[in-house]
Amino acid sequence: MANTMEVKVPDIGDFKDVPVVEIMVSAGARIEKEDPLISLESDKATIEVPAPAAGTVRSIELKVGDKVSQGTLVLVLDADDAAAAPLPAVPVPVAPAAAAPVAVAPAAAAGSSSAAPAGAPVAATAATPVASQAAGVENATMAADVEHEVTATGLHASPSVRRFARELGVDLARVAASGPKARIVKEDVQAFVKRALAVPPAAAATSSGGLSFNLPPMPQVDFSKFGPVESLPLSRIQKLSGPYLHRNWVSIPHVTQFDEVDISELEAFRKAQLEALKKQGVRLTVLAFLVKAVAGALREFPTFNSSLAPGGDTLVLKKYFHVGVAVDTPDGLVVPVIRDCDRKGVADIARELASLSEAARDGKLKPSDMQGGCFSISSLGGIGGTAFTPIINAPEVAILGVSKATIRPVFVDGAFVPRLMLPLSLSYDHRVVDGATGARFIAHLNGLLADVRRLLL
Ligand code: CAO
Repeated sequence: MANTMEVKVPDIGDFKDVPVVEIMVSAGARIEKEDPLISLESDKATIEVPAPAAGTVRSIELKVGDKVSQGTLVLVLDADDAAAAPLPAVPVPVAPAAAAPVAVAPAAAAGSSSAAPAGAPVAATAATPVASQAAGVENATMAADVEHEVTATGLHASPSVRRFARELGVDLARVAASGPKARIVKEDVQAFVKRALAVPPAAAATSSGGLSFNLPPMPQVDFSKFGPVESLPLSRIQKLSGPYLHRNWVSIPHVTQFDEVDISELEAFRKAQLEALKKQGVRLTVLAFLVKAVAGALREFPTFNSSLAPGGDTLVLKKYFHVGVAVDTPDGLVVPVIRDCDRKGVADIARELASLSEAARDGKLKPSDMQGGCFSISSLGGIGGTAFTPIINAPEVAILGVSKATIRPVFVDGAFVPRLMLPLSLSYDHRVVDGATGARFIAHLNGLLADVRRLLL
């Protein structure tokens, strides 16, 4: 026979006026003994109040945001068992260390008969919240769960939500929070799992959403301990592009193929055209030739002009040749796109390159200026360096890195002669392009650049 009982906040040690951050049950719900009812959050810890007995919730007597102390009425329960025991005391959690690496030494729990376990501190990781050793928990009948909230990532989630996520193997750092004060609630974890399950395995492999790395968190170091420091916030573009760069870096199997092109003839031709084009307001750099040559190589090697379709088992081959060029701006990197490069002359490409990079540096690029690219070029040739490994700009499948051309001795017809050599670094998605095709692409590109007349064909 059901017995009506008032469920109150148990002894929560020294905590008073602690805000309710989550109510896990609703009126009419059936609950089991020790099910979490509400979650309280102080600045030091999260505390869950468990059900003292099984039964049906008759009414909830508080709301999120209410501040509670020991004895505050939580809900009225039609309990199955009249002999439901009153809740025992809840241990007082220890404030976690503020600076990471987070290390918490469990201390004796108030209201607990046994001392805290001695020994080494508990190291926190992003994926593993710092569980207080809940000293004495094992020999108490206490059902309340205490777990430190602060982790290396500063995630907010109640112990039951953390437990739920752990059971499902969900890394809370990847779950979007919908609760108050950016709290991750159970529904957020469920929504994350639903979304992950909805992604086909092959598609999952093409997106970071399907990847999970069980890696230790980055060390969080207080650098000021070693010398003077200054904090510089990332730019808006850096904040926006960082996660995409990271996704592309970890989810695409990159291979980078290097080559050197003899551009001595190209340079002679470029210099011969410089003055005449300058009068037309065109600044002809090597990059315009590269864009044109890339368009030619894309036409010859269609897999380089493709994207993996969602699902990952089909290639979408593009019949247009739009080339993106990475432009360095004071706010960060942007990649405007030059369209239909196969149909434009080198001078037109140079003109467009100049106006797009000017717009980029003035922050005047439109979103459409940066869309539709098939392949990207990242040129650091005006700055220096011999080679680098560019990151593919997904969903494109390849990118060309260009370094600084230098005059070097090259063995030609039995003698060393000075030649202008341009270093190229071609990164490609190895799921789409195999090594031989990668080498053929760069050899073809090399041929086009070594003999600019071929660009006209
Ligand atoms: N080798 C030798 N010299 C080169 C060269 C190369 N590969 N590429 C360009 N140069 C020379 C140019 O001829 C020019 O010389 P002059 O001043 O004598 O005319 C000088 O270097 C500067 O060139 P530029 O950078 O102004 O022009 P560009 O057409 O080569 O490049 C742009 C345009 C917008 C791509 C470039 O200004 C830029 O922003 N580059 C950086 C891109 C970047 O950051 N990529 C990194 C991506 S990964 O983080």
